[in-house]
Amino acid sequence: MPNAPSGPGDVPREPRRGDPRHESGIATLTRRKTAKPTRYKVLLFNDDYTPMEFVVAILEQIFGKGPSEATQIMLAVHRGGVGVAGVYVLDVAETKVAAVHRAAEVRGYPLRSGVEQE
Ligand code: TYC
Repeated sequence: MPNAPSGPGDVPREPRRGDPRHESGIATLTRRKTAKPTRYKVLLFNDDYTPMEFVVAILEQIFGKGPSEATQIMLAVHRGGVGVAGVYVLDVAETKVAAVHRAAEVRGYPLRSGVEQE
């Protein structure tokens, strides 16, 4: 099997007895740190029909934002077209997107959300 690529948490380790590299002068690397999970941004997209108060409520209820931050994010999306509602591991991010789409659909609003790798 090929060696894993080296990374920032790697420390040199001597090959074990029985390993053909034992005392061969070839060093190996062992991971000391756990790899960081890849994180994903949940994006909110602007549209012309979803009420501002509904987007603020989504940011509070689904993304756990306080009223002031929720309003700031909503306004940033309204003005810039897209914004970040939160950052999560992939399965949580996808669950948030589904929750946004379900809540918007129930109310008949076209609000869209998506996931992008950080
Ligand atoms: N542009 C919408 C309006 O004027 C408000 C809005 C903000 C909609 C953010 C979607 O993600 C959004 N009512």
